[in-house]
Amino acid sequence: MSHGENVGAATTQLSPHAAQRAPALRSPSSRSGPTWNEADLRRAWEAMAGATHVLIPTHVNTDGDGISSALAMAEIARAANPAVRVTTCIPDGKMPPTLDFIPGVETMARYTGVPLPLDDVDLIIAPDVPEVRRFGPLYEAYKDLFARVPTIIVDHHVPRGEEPALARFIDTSVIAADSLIVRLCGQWGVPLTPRLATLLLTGMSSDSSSFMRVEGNGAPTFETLAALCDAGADYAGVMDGLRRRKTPGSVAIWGALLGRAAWIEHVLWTEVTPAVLMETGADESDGEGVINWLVGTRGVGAAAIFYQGQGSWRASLRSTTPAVDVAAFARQYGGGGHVMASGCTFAGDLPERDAFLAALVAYTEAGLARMSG
Ligand SMILES: [Mn+2]
Repeated sequence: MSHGENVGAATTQLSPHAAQRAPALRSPSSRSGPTWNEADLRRAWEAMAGATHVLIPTHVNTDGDGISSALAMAEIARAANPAVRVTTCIPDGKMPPTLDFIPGVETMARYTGVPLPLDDVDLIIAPDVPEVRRFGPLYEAYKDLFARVPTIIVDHHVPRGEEPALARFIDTSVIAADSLIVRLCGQWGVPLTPRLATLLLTGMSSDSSSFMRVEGNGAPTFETLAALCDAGADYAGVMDGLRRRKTPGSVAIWGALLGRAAWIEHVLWTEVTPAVLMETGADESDGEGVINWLVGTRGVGAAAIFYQGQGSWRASLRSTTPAVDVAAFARQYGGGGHVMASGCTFAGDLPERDAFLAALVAYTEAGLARMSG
């Protein structure tokens, strides 16, 4: 099956043992379709059915796909075993306030350094991450747990390597972890309830800028969308929550960030410093979306937004062409992501930020030159 998001299986109730559409194994080294097979489906389902306490964290600096895919996997774990205990968790304690509309988000534990009751966890599900290291502070505090307990990975990012896992469900051709979970529901025979459909729509919409970016995967993406609407997803609620309703803080911080935006060659960049947050009274997350707005500016090869921490920077990167592979660029700094959308963190102050920016400009100009040359 060439499409990553064909939902044919989602409309047929297959038993977990009869995944007729299980695709062939493929290399996950670049954008490619699903990597799992029937044995992976069976092993993961049996692990969920037999688990007593499942831990499902989202990633650090979470987003709509991160939160909704964690909550969706919680629903699936409960479908596999109605008696199971599930802990969904925000591993850095940072819940973007704009995502408060997602059904069930209030049930998520926030890890803030205070120990969580996780002693009896016997299964970990890791959605929207290629590796458990992306759980940041939670991973650091519970390294033994992550080393000891079997993990199921469900992701659409290009993996950096093969982290050991009970099962790896990876499809880098789909727009969101949630698209992949729609497919898994079909293969596992988990019915798409309106609540589950709303969750899955949230991540697909969030990761695609409300279906503006479908990464060459239009038809299967819209088939999946149709299946979710058919299942009773709250389309208006998700679109309002993600796109239309904005926070009062966003007006102030967007003004400040756009006012500071500057060009170097084909790179357009801006920054969120403590001074910006102080002057606007906004939360960092109020500026979510600025980067996608910047990269849509004519003449841009790459856009960057820098978030200043204590002796470190977090960079969020976008590009306008695969010739400027910002995932590869971010990997040089220990980060990663998608070819045209990535991020990383690096230590330092202004000189290090300027050096990073200079390297990004050189990288962008070289990529653009290769493309036109
Ligand atoms: Mn995602």
